[in-house]
Amino acid sequence: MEKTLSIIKPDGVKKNIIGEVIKRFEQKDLKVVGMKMIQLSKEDAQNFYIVHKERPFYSSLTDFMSEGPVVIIVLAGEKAIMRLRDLMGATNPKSAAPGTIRADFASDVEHNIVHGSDSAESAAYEIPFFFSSLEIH
Ligand code: DAT
Ligand code: MG
Repeated sequence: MEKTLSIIKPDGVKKNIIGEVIKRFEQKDLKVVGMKMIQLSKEDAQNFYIVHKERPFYSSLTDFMSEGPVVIIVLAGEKAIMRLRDLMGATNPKSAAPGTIRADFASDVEHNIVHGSDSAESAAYEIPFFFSSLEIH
């Protein structure tokens, strides 16, 4: 059993597809083992995306991620990290495979509905960033 972190980003919450996204996780046997709805401060978003701090989109990405509430989810399952990435689709929805969350709902490369940890190392940083051990079931 592997754990990974997903975020339904502010655009996903605004589009009223929280349930749709979670349904896709559950249908593929990814189990919700932790969940909360919060609004990130700009500083929270900067710290969460610290690996991207030198990228040209860092400022606009962290503005977007702090503009409204998000749903933070810990998912558990066999190969959960890779399987979540498969369900999400490519970062840019123009390149995302048909039937993926980003192909179906994302507006552009920045407003792409969903986050997923990209490796075991990222998950090990991202899960405790938001959850204490008491909040993971
Ligand atoms: P992913 O979310 O697929 O793991 P990433 O880690 O490379 O992608 O980038 C994090 C987020 O930053 C991504 O979901 C949206 C934004 N982003 C990435 N590349 C971008 C670009 N070229 N222009 C604008 N935003 C970008
Ligand atoms: Mg990433």
